[in-house]
Amino acid sequence: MADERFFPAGNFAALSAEYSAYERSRVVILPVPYDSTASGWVGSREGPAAIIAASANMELYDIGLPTLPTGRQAGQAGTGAEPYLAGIHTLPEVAVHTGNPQGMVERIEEIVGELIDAGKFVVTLGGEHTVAVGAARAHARRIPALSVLAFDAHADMRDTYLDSPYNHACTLRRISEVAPIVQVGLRSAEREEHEYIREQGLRFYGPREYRALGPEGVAEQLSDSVYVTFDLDAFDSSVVAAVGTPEPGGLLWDEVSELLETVARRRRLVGFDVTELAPSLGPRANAQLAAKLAYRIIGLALRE
Ligand SMILES: [Mn+2]
Repeated sequence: MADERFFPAGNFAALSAEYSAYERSRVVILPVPYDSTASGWVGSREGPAAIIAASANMELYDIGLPTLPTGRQAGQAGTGAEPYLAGIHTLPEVAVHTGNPQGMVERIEEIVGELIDAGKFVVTLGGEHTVAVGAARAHARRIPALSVLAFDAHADMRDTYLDSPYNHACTLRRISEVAPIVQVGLRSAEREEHEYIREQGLRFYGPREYRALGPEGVAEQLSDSVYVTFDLDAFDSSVVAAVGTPEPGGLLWDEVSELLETVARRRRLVGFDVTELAPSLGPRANAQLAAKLAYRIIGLALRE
């Protein structure tokens, strides 16, 4: 009975089997409903399901996706593209490891690693930002000279927090141990984190610093292969309110799009995550934004 009179069973972008079967899909969506180390408002465990549900309302033709690299500049009107044609398979939700956050990170690293080894482009949907540690490690251990573009309001550079080095507040510290990071969106840190960033000369940029530097200035600091980790609180709270630790003064949709377009034009995007959507904390439009962001990055990464 699963004919064209029915919507396809819940997968990212509500694709038919022709464009979502595992074997023929270049892209795999990995939903990770984990928020066990959250210390602000909780609820990001509901993020993956909300993003996948919202993605059913998305146009599969992305009118805002520039055809790259044809000399077209970021910010110009795109000619549009249909990223789903590459095939997007949605896996079931990863079972939560309740022993400790390290166990969860290791489980994610193992799964993402298997998918990369199978030739897949992996999109990890959080869940809290901690899930990015496993995903980034799996990429860093397979892709030489990987760099990481991190979107986040917070430094996330604590060495340990609330008794764990795998607390969400330690996410970028753990990732920085396996690959160099360029961070955009910073506007919240404890004093020790800020001192560490300055002492080490780390490339963390607040929204105002990013506006002065420009997207090209960020892109040129990244290596040829780039993993993107996206904590949605990098956006201004007026753009995305449904996050556990919102901060004022954040990035706007077009600023983020322009940076991603620029990086995709100059570098190779090898994988990414979108994390920290807690749908019960904000308008439903926020899940729609997260779905479109994921689809946009897929399109940019697979543009050839
Ligand atoms: Mn954050």
